[in-house]
Amino acid sequence: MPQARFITLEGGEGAGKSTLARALAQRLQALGIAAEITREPGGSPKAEAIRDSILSGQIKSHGAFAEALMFSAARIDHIDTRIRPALARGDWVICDRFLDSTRVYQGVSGAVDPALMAELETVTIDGLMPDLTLILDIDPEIGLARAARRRAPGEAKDRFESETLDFHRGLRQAYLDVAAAEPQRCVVLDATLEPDALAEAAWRAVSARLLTPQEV
Ligand code: Z5A
Repeated sequence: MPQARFITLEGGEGAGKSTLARALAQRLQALGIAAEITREPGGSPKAEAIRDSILSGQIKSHGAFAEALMFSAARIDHIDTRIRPALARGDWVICDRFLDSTRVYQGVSGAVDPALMAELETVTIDGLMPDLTLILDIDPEIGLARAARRRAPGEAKDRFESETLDFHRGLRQAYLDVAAAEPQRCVVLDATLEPDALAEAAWRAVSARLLTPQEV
């Protein structure tokens, strides 16, 4: 059985991360590999509680570094109570957003000191780097329109959906910069592809990077 692997999915709002997570888990399960889907912020009861307070916008007025601390507090619990135990059991973990979201949303867009962000990341993840990060690249106008279509009538936009188009364009570029800086970990995918085609492209990256030809 292939060794347990940690895959993260990143990208802008409405890029299709949750949809892709389900498709990848199905492909792994078809090979007999147990795969657990989780998400950030959230993924454990304590982290989900922190998610609610961040996405409601309660922390925004405290500034980007305070938000980074909150996302990190949630991540520590998520890693300790969910991700590491799953990997220890031998399960693969597919996580919808992880450390790159903090780098991009709080670090780059929030203009927090990069050295401070790096120190925070080091203590938060305590060595748990993803084996593979799939970055779903999409024009934010398309991603935000998808997210808007999904919202129930009368439902308010969350903390980050409410930001300007320029903010979301900056995030897109910041993700591409992360991918360029860490090509050994990151693969950029065209998130305008239809869900099946996107899943196929993602699977090619997973099998090429994390599985041997005998395991596929
Ligand atoms: N955040 C942060 O600032 N710092 C951090 O450290 C972390 C997070 C961890 C979490 O929001 C917010 O927190 C996020 C970053 C910030 N804010 N933003 N923006 P969230 O979890 O509520 O939202 P999200 O992560 O952006 O996910 P999402 O909006 O649910 O989008 P998604 O998972 O990428 O997409 P989806 O749910 O799979 O699909 C969205 C819609 O598009 C849906 O109707 C699908 O049917 C459709 N779809 C999906 N794939 C396709 C394709 N391929 N083609 C066409 N249509 C598609």
